[in-house]
Amino acid sequence: VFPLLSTQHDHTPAYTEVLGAPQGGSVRVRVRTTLSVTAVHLKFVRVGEIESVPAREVTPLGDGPGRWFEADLPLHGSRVRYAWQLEFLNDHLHLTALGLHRTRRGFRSWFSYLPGHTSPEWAWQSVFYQIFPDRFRNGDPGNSVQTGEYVYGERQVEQVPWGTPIDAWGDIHGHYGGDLNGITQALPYLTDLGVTGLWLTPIFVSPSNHRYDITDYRHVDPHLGGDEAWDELVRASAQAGVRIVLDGVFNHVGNENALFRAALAEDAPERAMFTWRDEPGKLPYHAFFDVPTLPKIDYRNGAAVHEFFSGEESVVRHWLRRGAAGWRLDVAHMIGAGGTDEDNLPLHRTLKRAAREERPDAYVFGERFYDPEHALDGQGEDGSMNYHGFGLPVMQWLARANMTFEPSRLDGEELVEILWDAYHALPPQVALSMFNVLESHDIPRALYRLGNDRTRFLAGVTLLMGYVGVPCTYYGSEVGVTQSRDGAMPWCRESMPWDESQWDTDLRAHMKALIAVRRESRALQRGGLRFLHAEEDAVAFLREYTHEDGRTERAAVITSRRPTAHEVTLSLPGGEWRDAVTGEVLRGGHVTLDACGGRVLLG
Ligand code: ARE
Repeated sequence: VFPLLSTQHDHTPAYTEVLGAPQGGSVRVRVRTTLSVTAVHLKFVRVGEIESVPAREVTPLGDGPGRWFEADLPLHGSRVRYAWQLEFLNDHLHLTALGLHRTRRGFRSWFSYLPGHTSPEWAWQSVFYQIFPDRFRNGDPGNSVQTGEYVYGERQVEQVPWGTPIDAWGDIHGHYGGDLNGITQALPYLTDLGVTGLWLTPIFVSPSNHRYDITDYRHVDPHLGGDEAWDELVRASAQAGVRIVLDGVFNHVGNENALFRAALAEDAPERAMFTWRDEPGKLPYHAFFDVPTLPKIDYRNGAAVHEFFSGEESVVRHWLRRGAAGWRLDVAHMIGAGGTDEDNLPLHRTLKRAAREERPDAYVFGERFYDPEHALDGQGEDGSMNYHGFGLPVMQWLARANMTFEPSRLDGEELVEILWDAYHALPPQVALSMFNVLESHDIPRALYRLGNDRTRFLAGVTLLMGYVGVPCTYYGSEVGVTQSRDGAMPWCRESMPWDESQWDTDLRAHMKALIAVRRESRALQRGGLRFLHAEEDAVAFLREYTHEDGRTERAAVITSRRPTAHEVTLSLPGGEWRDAVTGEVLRGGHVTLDACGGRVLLG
């Protein structure tokens, strides 16, 4: 937790002229201080030496308090670390990302600048909504899977009536009939909620209801309405201001995929696209978690790289050409050419390069449950799904500790430490591009993990809409869809109720208000992060964005995990603050407020 500072610097325009300026050049950086300094220096590391340049005092930006100093930071490395040194008559202080200190602190606590990487900034302004297509809406019953239509594995597929509790369908053979036509029909519903981005789990021709076992990457599953339904969805969503990110299943194909079928012949050239083994009792090939239907692709093979990523007609390029706005990379940490995580990075860069050639603002992020730092150097993925640095710890703090998914519980101080550690590990434009989720189709629904307590769920949604990174909600949560039993998939994949009498309309109204705040606040979309407060049951942080002209937009996010009133006292920067949901106005300084259910204050 950081005290309010007399001295300020962050990645926003008043303090950092531009993000991602080219390596080899320099970037203008500024600092503002109300302390009586005699001089200011900018310190940075160059080839193992700490260098220091004097900063010049400049006309203050805006009419806020303090003096402004600026300097040019040379961008000689791939990630440049820097700090400010403030001189006084008989003393000095350092400003790092951790605040003001007597000593210079370790380089890991310094600010960092990532040259040469531009982000798809539209994503920072977006609010995403995740759809598992089979379960969202059946827009055309004429294209639904018929019971007995085909056999997958040992079993026939079956048509499941919409609304059947998932308990009756605990596996991958039951299709509820959701399709892309249904998503197109639901666009007014989604835009009314405030959604501007969709992440669809896989939509290509596949036999299971989850479609991660892809038979044909170049066509949309006819049961989802086929390619025509895709084109119609792209057209209608563009009109509605909604962008669509697709799920890229590039670690494995489905076992009915033509490449894999061909590869089964001993002398086929396709054989080299997969990895084979000869161990008693094991599959003859490597597969995702040894699931026979998901044979692993071997990217040591050039033809595989060409087919999926780099080729003129690659899968990555094909769907960006056809209207997708980006890719979520399924099991990104597994997609590889053998060897270590680092060995696989060139492959991820190849993928990203192809995507950006096709669509310069394509948003590419990986599914990574744990530490993604090594993969986020800007050359590969723009960000990653933020399970480790947001969703998992936040839910560990909010949820009860007696479910399979909640073996332990964090308190507020521990939560803040974990969040800060993950945030600070990343350069600013990468941190802003992280894809934040509280839940997904792979983990239990958040509402369920919170004992179906709407108030605590809203506390989580407040954090989601307030935190650094791109927020994504999971279909149905806004109307109170939960699950019937403990555990992850498939229990979190209930069909969306369209009968409004089954909706929690108050919950939806509150989520809609939080989404609206996120969409109107630049501080929430692009601001820096400082934690203001942490106690066992409450946390608070500040997001700030200072414009070129020195004007600062602020948002303060205060959340409690208690289900009933919880008075929290903390210090906010001075001035007037407005509760973004209730409209209540309060003055900065020491404030006491009820943090139950989460609050967002704009200042
Ligand atoms: C299906 C059944 C399962 C059954 C399994 C094996 O639903 O109950 O155990 O088959 O027969 C897709 C489908 C799944 C399907 C799976 C295999 O969506 O329904 O399971 O294929 O057929 C880990 C990985 C993470 C991965 C999850 C599933 O780290 O990357 O496991 N997520 C992606 C997708 C999935 C998809 C696949 C991978 C495969 O998002 O939807 O599965 O393409 C903890 C662990 C994590 C674990 C996480 C979630 O946090 O620490 O390691 O993630 O839980 O389980």
